[in-house]
Amino acid sequence: MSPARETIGIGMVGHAFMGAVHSHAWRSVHRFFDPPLVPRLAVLAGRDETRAKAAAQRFGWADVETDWRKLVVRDDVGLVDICTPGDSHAEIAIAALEAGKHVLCEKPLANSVAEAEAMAEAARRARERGVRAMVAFNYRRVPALAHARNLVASGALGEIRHVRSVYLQDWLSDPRAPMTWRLRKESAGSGALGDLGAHIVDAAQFVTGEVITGVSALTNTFVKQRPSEGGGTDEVTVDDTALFLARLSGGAVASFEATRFALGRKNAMRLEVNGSKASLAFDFESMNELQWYEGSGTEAGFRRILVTEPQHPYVGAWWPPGHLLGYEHTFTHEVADFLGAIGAGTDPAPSFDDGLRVQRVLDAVEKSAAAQATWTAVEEGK
Ligand code: SOE
Repeated sequence: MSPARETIGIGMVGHAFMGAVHSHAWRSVHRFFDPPLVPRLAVLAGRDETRAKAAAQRFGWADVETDWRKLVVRDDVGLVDICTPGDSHAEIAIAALEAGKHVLCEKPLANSVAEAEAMAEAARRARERGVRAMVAFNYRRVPALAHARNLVASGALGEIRHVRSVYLQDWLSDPRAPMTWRLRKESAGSGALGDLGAHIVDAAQFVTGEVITGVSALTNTFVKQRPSEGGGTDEVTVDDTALFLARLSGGAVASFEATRFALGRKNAMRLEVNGSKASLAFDFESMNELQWYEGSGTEAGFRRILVTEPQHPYVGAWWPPGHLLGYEHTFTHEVADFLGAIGAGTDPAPSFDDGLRVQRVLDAVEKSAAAQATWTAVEEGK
C-alpha cells in the first residue's frame, strides 16, 4: 500500500460554470493521477448564502463563506481557486498570495494590464516564500494540444511559418439573448477577445513555444443593446468579435478570430500550424484528434491521429486507447499539474507572468483596433 499522502485544503471562490468544472477536477484528480498533495474541498465562497450552500452540497464542499476575504485567511485553506468574473481576480489573488496561499486563477488573468502586473508582482514576491500561482488556461491540457506542442518542439514540423487559430461560439447570435456580466466592460474587461481570444493566444504561444510580438486588429460589436436582467435594455460595452493578425518571435505569421456570433459553431477552438516539413491541425469539437500532414505525392493528405494512446500526454491515467476524454478532463489535468508543481517546489505553467503576457497581447489588440493604425481603406471607384 502506498504511504498516506499529505492533504491540502482548497478554498474556491465562485460556483457557476467554472466553479462546477473545477470542483469536479478537485474531487477526482487524486483518483486518477498521483499528485503529491491530495485536495480536500474545504470551503466554497459565494455572496448569496442559500445559493452557495446549495452549490457546496451539490459539488461536495465541506463549508461555505459569503465573503472571500474570510476564505483566503482560513487555516484549513492552503490553496485558493478563483472562479469569479475578471473584475475580482486581482483583489482576491493578491490577498490570497499575501496570506501565503497558493493560487489558481481563471483566465484571462485580469481585466487590465495594470491589474495583471500587480498580480504577477504579488506572485513573484510569494514565490520567494514557496507560494505558487498559476493561470487556468485549460486548453493547454487537452492531450492533443500538449502532443502538438511536443511535436513542434521535436522539430517534426520544421520551421514554423503559419499559425491560424479561431475560437468560434454562437450563443450571442440571437439579439434577444439577455445581458450578462460577460457583456459589461467593468466586469469582464473585454468580450470575445478576453473570453475566447485569450485562450487561442495562450494555445498558439504554448504549441509553438514562441511569443506574439505585434498585432493588427479589428473588433466589432454587432448587438449594442440587450434585454437587461431587470427589464428594459442594457448597453453592451464589450466586443462581440475580435480578429487580428500577429507576428511571432520565431518569424512566423499568425491570424486569430474570436467570436460568439458564428452561428452553428458551439465551441470550435481551432489551431493549425504549417511548418516547412509538416502541418498539424486541431479542433476542440473533435478534441481527441490531431490532423497531421507530411510528405508529398499522390497519396499524401492530412491523416487523423487519435490522441488516446497511453504514451500521449495525460492519457495513461485514464481509459484504454480509443475511449475518449472530454472538456472536464482538461481541468483535472490542470489541477494535477498544479499540485505536482506545488509538491515539487517548481514553477507551474502558465505562471502569472505568462498570464500577464497574454494580457499585453489583448491590450495591444484593443489599442490597434481603436487606432485603426494600420487600416487601409479600400478606395471607392469613380
Ligand atoms: C465562454 O463561453 C466560455 O465558457 C469561456 O469562458 C471558457 O473559458 C471556455 O472554455 C468555454 O466558453
